[in-house]
Amino acid sequence: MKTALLLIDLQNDFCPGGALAVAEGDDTIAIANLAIEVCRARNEVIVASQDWHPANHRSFAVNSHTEVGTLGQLKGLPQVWWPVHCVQETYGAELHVQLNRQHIAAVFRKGEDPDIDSYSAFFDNGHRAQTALHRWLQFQGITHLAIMGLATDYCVKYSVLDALNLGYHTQVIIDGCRGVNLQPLDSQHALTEMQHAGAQLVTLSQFIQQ
Ligand code: VGL
Ligand code: ZN
Repeated sequence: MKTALLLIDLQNDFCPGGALAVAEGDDTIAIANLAIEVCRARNEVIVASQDWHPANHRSFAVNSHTEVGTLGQLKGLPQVWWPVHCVQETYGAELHVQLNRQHIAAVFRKGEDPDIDSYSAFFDNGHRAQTALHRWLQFQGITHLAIMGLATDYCVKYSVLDALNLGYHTQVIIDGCRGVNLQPLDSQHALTEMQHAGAQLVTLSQFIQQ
């Protein structure tokens, strides 16, 4: 077995003060830095995803003439309309300043096609196009993933479900995740869904001790 740590969307816009701020989103950064240290010590690979939208992305409510936080359709898929966030080359799209980026081997960008959203670090929401992540992990011989980051109920959830479908043994470091929670229980439901799909839910301290 060979393990990689996959850090999902630890970007300024998902942290307090950002355009799509997740409550306590920045609390994940210290957890990520500890997980990075542990993985380094074990010679495990560390990778990250980065939400990376063009300014004309149609998931932005303003570009689809809709209200933020409401539900519609994009390319025939259900779509939550988001505030403008993680626009390419802006501060909001950068990985969090306190994140120890030094040991991140590769960053996989997603959400670049303006006509479809892309929550998962592997595929767009229609499973039409994929990022280079799966091929990269395969090339490295990775069989096991530990996943954490933002947001539990969107990008973490869909990355975990895709990882499981692609055959990775998948752990979710739960204290390293925070959710949007448009509905108060969304993150809790998302974690249950990941667990039912076969993910192992662990705390950082369990991850460290294994
Ligand atoms: C995300 C909503 C829109 C996420 C990205 O990273 O969870 N959520 N874009
Ligand atoms: Zn996005």
